[in-house]
Amino acid sequence: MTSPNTQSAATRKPVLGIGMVGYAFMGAVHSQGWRTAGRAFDLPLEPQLTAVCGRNEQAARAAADRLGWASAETDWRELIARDDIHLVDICTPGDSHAEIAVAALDAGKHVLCEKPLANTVAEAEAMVAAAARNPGRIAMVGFNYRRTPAISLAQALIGAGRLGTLRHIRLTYLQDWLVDPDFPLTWRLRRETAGSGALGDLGSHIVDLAQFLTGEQVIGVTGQTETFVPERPLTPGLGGDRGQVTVDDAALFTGRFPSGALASFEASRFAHGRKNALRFEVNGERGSLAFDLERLNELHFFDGSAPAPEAGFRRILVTEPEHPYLAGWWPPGHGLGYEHTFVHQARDLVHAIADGTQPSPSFADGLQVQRVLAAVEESASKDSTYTPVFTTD
Ligand code: SOE
Repeated sequence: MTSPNTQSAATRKPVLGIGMVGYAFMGAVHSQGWRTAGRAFDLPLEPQLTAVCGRNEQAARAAADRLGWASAETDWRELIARDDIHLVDICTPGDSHAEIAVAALDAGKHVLCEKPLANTVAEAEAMVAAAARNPGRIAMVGFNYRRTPAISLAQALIGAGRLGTLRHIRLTYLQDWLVDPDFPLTWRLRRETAGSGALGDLGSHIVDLAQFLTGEQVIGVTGQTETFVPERPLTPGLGGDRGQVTVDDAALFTGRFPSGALASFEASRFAHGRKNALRFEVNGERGSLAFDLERLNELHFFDGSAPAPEAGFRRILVTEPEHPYLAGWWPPGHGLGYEHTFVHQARDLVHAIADGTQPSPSFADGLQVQRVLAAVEESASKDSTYTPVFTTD
């Protein structure tokens, strides 16, 4: 057993033992992040993939072998009890986030929790309270896209005032994996496991980004949600029983910031041809910025002070060592991808743990996003926020 002070034989750095709960898609990219962070960046602690946890022993062991974890557990409570685990990384569906995170923090572990922070505002509040009563522990929510170099650069440019006072931010996050009405009823399509649908899964990312980019919190919303396919097969393949989809397939909403800036958001799993299309445009009094995750090494900047004949959106290739995170990677001009955002997340979290500083996005940031999502659902459920258009029929 390693204790928190154990040094790595290879690097002579103190070891940070990671215990990850869940090993599906998010578990795989988090594993990649933990495996790579200490190789790409000079970290103060050495992250070690100590144990992965899943209910099925055989599957958990297979995941450990496949993803590079030293051991497997089948009960997250036992994982948390191990003294060679210093950080618990939660990659499970939303219905177990609060219980695991609160127990881990109270057991003295640092926590990284996948987004959205929880399924309800009450659960997210309990998680923030657990973080607050364990101030020596670090708690972070995994809004990984903040750590896309071009998005990080956009935030820095806005923060430095390059756009002046902000007027608009419009964000869309579009995917198409539900267009087939026979796609099965997975946990993501049930409220009791996922909390909400496209709203929480995709909408949470763009709400977080809107708040990260502007440095402001959304203070009011109006929203609409829709479930286009209300029943889906219980098991993959055609035929058989169908069960009810109890979450939204798409969510559209507007938001306001204290500064007066207006925001619009669209999240959908029904946008045929859009695979992982997270896009935003920010318009300020002095210029604009535009980003598309499907071209994630580029940021487009319109500088309103340029002379009229040469004004236009300029493409910044965010691949240079002067750009956020890039100094740790390849020679200039060689781009990065989706998985690097998780490496950067791991890197920043390790620094926060070593420095004893709360990282961003914190659990409090995750709670704020949860409050916005809840307000959108409330707005969407009220007829009073929906004004029918006048008709002569
Ligand atoms: C949904 O398809 C999903 O996997 C989200 O859950 C992730 O947060 C997003 O990064 C990619 O899309």
